[in-house]
Amino acid sequence: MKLFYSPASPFVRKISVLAIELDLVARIERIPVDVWEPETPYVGINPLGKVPAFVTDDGSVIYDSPVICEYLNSLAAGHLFPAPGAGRWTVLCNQALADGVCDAAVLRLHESRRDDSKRSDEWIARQRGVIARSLDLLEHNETRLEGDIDIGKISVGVMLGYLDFRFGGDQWRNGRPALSRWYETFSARESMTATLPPHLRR
Ligand SMILES: N[C@@H](CCC(=O)N[C@@H](CS)C(=O)NCC(=O)O)C(=O)O
Repeated sequence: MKLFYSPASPFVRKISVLAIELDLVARIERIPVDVWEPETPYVGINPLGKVPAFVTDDGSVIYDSPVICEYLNSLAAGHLFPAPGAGRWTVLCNQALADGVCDAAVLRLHESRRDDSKRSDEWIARQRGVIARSLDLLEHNETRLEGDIDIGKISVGVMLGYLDFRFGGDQWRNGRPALSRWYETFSARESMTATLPPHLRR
């Protein structure tokens, strides 16, 4: 099986954490891609031009990260995606929320890197709003993150790690003691420490 990746992507890290939790790492070959290279042949694999994309042993190509994660969980007969029922919607919604924050963080990053004449402060403020509201929701609904590890918690853990990586100056922990405590415990897992963005490793 092949995983097309770029090292800083939080969506790729989500898969890396899940693969460690499911003991699948040795079965996955990792292939680096530069999605920003104009002539990249990678768009022939994923027409969206985004990482991650995944190729199964029978040659099927799958994306995006939620689909790849659910595929790997089913392959390993794992329990990171709950069976149909009420609990499943909370877990999938946590994943959607965390992925949405990562989308907003990536948009904010790219906008902040544009020339002064092209950068939109309104667009950056809009993305900051998405991030702040979502973290506040998690802070005030502690039960969403209670219980055993699942894909929702992996997604939230990776998302908070991405905010530390790209926007450490925001100090998201300020005013969010419950979420901070949860992250301190979750980020100590081996799957999280082994997949930290390089400059945050001790
Ligand atoms: N919904 C996608 C998001 C993937 C994504 O946005 N990846 C970024 C890297 S972090 C990317 O490849 N961006 C390239 C682009 O937007 O053209 C997923 O969950 O896999």
